[in-house]
Amino acid sequence: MTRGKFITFEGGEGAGKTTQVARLAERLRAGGIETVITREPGGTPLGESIREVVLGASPEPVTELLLFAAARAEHVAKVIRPALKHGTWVLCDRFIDSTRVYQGLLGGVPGDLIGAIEMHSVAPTFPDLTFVLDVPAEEGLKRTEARGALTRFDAEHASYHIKLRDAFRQAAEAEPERCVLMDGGRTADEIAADIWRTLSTRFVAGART
Ligand code: T5A
Repeated sequence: MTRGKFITFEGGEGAGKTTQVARLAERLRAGGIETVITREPGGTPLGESIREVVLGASPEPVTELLLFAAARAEHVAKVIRPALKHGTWVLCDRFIDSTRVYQGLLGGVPGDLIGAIEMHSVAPTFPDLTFVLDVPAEEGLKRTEARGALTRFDAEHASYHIKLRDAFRQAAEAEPERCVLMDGGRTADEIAADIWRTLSTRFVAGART
């Protein structure tokens, strides 16, 4: 059986990740491709419990790292890896790049510690492709405020969101083979079309198998 593809969506608050995950899943399923939608933190009962704890409290960056990593280890082993093995495509709303950015580049946790934990919680199941949705900080904030129910990350100051955007751009540039930086300031339809074009070039046209 051919392994499924593992696609992750990353970006700052209100970048439009959840919207694009749903759009892509709809399109893949319409084309007969079995697709699972999942998210981080979360994705398993334990992961969802960790999500409640970590989004509700304000732990130290290294505590956050360990909590997100615990949720991720369960998620990869119990949901992502089995689905891929079964030939199912997995679309995940946030994954390793969120940790590298929030806990690493912004939280100050050393990259070698993050990398070592990835080797035990994720490897060899790294994403085949990652869309990093890039929106100006004020646009992302406007969208999350309009949606309501802000998390403690959403509620940070504007200067934090500017740094967040820069950090995601930096993370994307560090792995240009895997990460595609997308202009997320366009309409949802335009972004969905661009994502589909990119995906088709990578996987369907055989540029990457
Ligand atoms: N975190 C997570 C870490 O610190 N480390 C980690 O390792 C991980 C995995 C998760 C928090 O946890 C942190 C990062 C996060 O702060 P969350 O609730 O999952 O919290 O937060 P987000 O992932 O940021 O979810 P959001 O819902 O805030 O943002 P999305 O998913 O990017 O945006 P979406 O699609 O829900 O859209 C937001 C609003 O904008 C509209 C939508 O309709 C919606 O109302 N919208 C658009 N409007 C105009 N144009 C477009 N193109 C639009 N696309 C969507």
